[in-house]
Amino acid sequence: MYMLHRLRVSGFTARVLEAGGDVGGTWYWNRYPGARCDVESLEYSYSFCPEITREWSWSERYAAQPEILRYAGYVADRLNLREDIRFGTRVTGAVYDEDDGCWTVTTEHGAPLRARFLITAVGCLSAANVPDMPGLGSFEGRWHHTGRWPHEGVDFTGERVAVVGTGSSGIQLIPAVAEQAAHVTVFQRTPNFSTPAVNGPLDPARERWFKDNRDALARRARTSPGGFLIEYGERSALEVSPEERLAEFERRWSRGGVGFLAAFSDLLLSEEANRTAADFVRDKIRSIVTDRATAERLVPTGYSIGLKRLCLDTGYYAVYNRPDVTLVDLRETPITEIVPNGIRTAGETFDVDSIVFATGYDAITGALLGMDIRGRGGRRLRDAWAAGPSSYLGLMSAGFPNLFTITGPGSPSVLTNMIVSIEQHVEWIAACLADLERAFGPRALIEAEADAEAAWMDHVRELAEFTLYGRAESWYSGANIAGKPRTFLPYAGGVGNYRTMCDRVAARGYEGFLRTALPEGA
Ligand code: NA7
Repeated sequence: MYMLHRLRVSGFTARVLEAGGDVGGTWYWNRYPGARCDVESLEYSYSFCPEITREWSWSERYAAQPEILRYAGYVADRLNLREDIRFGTRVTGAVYDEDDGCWTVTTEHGAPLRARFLITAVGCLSAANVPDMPGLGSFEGRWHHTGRWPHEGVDFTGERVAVVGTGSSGIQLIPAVAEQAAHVTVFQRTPNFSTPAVNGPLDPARERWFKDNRDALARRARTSPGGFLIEYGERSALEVSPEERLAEFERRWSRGGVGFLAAFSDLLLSEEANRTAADFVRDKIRSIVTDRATAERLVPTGYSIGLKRLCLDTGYYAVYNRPDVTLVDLRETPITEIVPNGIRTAGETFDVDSIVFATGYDAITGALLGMDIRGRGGRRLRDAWAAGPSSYLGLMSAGFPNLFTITGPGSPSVLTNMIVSIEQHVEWIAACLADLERAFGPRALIEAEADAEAAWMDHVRELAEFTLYGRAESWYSGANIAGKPRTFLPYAGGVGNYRTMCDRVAARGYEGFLRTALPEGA
């Protein structure tokens, strides 16, 4: 939405192709009970438009999905965006024509489109991962994936519901479904770390302060590591006394939010430091969950906190104290098949009326590679990225001229406040296109240089290795999708550093990019 707006402001003609029936992206599709943003609503808002900042008010500290979707709709109305968006239009492929420097974009319906520039904004978590479980076709109840939730909603009243998956989506959904259902059985493969959101009505004084200082706060977020307005601890977790450390974790736990992992500077750099935070959360789980065996099943072990995305919850661990919620540990008894009446594990069969798959996404590259994109010489992006994605600044790939990826692999994306990262990419791309046209005219081409791209990917890898992220066994590194190349996908150096590097590249005449004009007559 912001890219469309910025392109229009720069005088470009742009069309947006959108698979959904309306704006909202992830908030259009993820309509499951309990769905809300992990980033505080005030911060999960556009900063580029003072009118939008002034006019829109959030009701809660963390808005729920319907309110975020209303916000997206309001922005679309305010900027008149819908007239240039074709809804219900899923892109199937895009081919670069070397003769005229144009992209031809094909969709499931309608005639292909031709464009000089192709900008993808397909989301990092939009290609749903529905596990291929034997027997699913025979199931006689209803089943849904959290990321493809029916628009009319699902009423679980009186039902026996199975939930497969305990990532962010499962952790948000399970307490909400437990309020409705007769019984919820949770099938957990790997326990996750979660900290309390501490949600509630938005404090009007905070909203006033935020709106009065929007520009300064946006600058602060843009230059921070994560794009969040949190306190980034500057001391090592290991340099303070155990009492001081505990007090700091308690303070952050009771305040709620994403700031927990920023309590100390080295929680994502040193295993020993990380263990102090992980053990704190493990003890919290044991203190909340009354049944000892259930508590131990919920305690994450064998990996560092933060290497799977830290979840925020509202009443997640406490939900297991309800008599109508059962936890099944799939490490002890894996699912063997889905049967007409429910789920069979190696231990027993659970009769259920509905199954919810909160099983995540083919993250970061799934939606991009879901399209058949072909660059120079007809080379497929899928082939170019067969061993893992390769991109310069997470923005462009050698061999794919005039193709940009917003929050692509190799950019900070999912490690940060997405709105901050999206705004940075949009503004960089818009300036890049304007500079390109000024310098090379209406037949301009821009393409990443292979050497610059290789050096960038080395840098992305170095950062992953320097931090604990290099050890991540999660969707951050493709580990949740069978056969997907293992490589840490986002840039772990922080939005502030990343922005500095992107700006420097532009200031040096787009160093590392080849900029030319298509020859006359071509
Ligand atoms: P996640 O974080 O990828 O979580 C998916 C969960 O589903 C996770 O617990 C997985 O266990 C589990 N899973 C996946 N496949 C299976 C199978 N086949 N059997 C059993 N369990 C399975 O996705 P979310 O939607 O929760 O969150 C994604 C992001 O969206 C989130 O971080 C926010 O940014 C918003 P595993 O850990 O792989 O053993």
